[in-house]
Amino acid sequence: MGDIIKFSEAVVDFLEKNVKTIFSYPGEQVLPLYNEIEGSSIKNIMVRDERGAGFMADGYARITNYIGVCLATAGPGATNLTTPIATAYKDNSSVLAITGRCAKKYIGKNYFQEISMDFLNFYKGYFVDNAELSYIAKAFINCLFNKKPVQLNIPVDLYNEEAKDINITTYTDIYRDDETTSNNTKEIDAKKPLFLIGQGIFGTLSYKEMLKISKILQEINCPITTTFPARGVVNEKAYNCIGLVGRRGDLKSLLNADKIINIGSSLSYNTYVESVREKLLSKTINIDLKPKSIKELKEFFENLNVKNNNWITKNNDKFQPFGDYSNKIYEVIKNIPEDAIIVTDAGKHTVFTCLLKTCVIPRNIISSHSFGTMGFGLPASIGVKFGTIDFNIDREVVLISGDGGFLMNVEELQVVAENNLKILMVVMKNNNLAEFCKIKNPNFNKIADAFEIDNCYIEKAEDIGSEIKGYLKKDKPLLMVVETENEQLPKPNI
Ligand SMILES: Cc1ncc(C[n+]2csc(CCOP(=O)(O)OP(=O)(O)O)c2C)c(N)n1
Ligand SMILES: [Mg+2]
Repeated sequence: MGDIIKFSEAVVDFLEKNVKTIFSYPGEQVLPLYNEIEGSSIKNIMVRDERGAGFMADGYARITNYIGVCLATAGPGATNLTTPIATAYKDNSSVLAITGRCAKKYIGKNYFQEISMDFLNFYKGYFVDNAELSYIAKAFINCLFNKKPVQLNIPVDLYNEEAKDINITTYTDIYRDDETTSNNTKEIDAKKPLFLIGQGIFGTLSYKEMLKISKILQEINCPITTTFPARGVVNEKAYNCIGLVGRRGDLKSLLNADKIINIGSSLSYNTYVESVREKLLSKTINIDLKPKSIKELKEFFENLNVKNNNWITKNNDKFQPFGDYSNKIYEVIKNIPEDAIIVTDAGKHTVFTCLLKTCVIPRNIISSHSFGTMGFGLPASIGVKFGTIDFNIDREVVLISGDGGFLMNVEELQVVAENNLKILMVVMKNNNLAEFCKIKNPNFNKIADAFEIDNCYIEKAEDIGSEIKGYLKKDKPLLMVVETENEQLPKPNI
């Protein structure tokens, strides 16, 4: 009798064992689950728009290299998740989106809030048609090991049913590791070999393990380049790190190499730009590596036989700030710890940050790389902050946003305030949407006041340093509004 476990309880038991935090917004079609989560040990972070939940789960997944979970109701709750799920899909981020649905008997019958939910299945969706826990475990595994967002769509009437498969308590109960480790020695015969490292190299390592990759890569006496999401995987100050390649990075090294050894890059158009793409593809060797431990990664490189050849002299000419906008971004970068996690939104500030920052650790910059999503920055930085708390990652979190993108999800300042999240939120107020048009802005400082968040207004670059110094000593958020002129970007490689 007392042995019967309701599906809602079983799902939350499973989640309790596998995640610490969930980003959610309630609604009728998820309420039994929402209430069950509220009564559990899971931190249930109520956002103020489901887009916030999706971006927070994404930021959380990127910094922890684990799974980020968001929860939204059917219909409008789920449609609000569309842009964050697409963003996670394009950047290979493990976001698990649990969505609501009306009772099964009403599906397809034009019931209140009922629509087909396939639109969230950019990669994969599970429609849970009976109260089996194996659905939850499978979705979890698919999301975590394939580094893609997965939808788990659950009709509301299932929650009261008796749960089946309750012997499954964590995803490891059904996870079978079929992949053989690629430990076989690989010969790479090249006179001018070049490594290209993408974020796939992170596999399912923890953040603390990710920090150890740099040393391994520095020991290979071979030039190393990275994609943007993988920047800092090897300290960009290291003698053999050429750094970022592609649209906003170096092209010469890619063109001059006789073989490019790709580990973990999807070879997007940001990395292999249009004009040289075919040429580069023809000399690329792809190595499939999804390390589950740092030991596995270390052994792989020890067994890899590449002729030691540091055939490039590192070009240390970095982009220098020239106008007001780039100077002010540079002031921010110089005054925060070099290992702070910078989260950007999409716009000119993203490009200036990319060009001016030397990345010394993995995830030194987190951005919406392949979808370029405005509105990503603030909520993603919140997710990153929760990730650093849950996984004891001792890092400052700094948001650098444009004035346009900041306003897109400004309501999530309430989450910052309620949880007293120490995030330095920098809004670059150029009164412009990139080069597209001028904009009028509200008074951002008054907005921060309304949320009871400390704030300041900066006109001169030289005032940035002292404000940041004061901020770093305190334990609360700060909104720093930086007035700036607009400034043209240098031309990208295309
Ligand atoms: C959701 C979304 N809408 C529109 C765009 C197109 N877009 C790219 S950058 C940009 C302007 C960004 O302006 P702002 O946030 O003020 O940053 P700034 O360029 O001024 O640094 C726009 C409209 C986009 N990338 N994402
Ligand atoms: Mg702007």
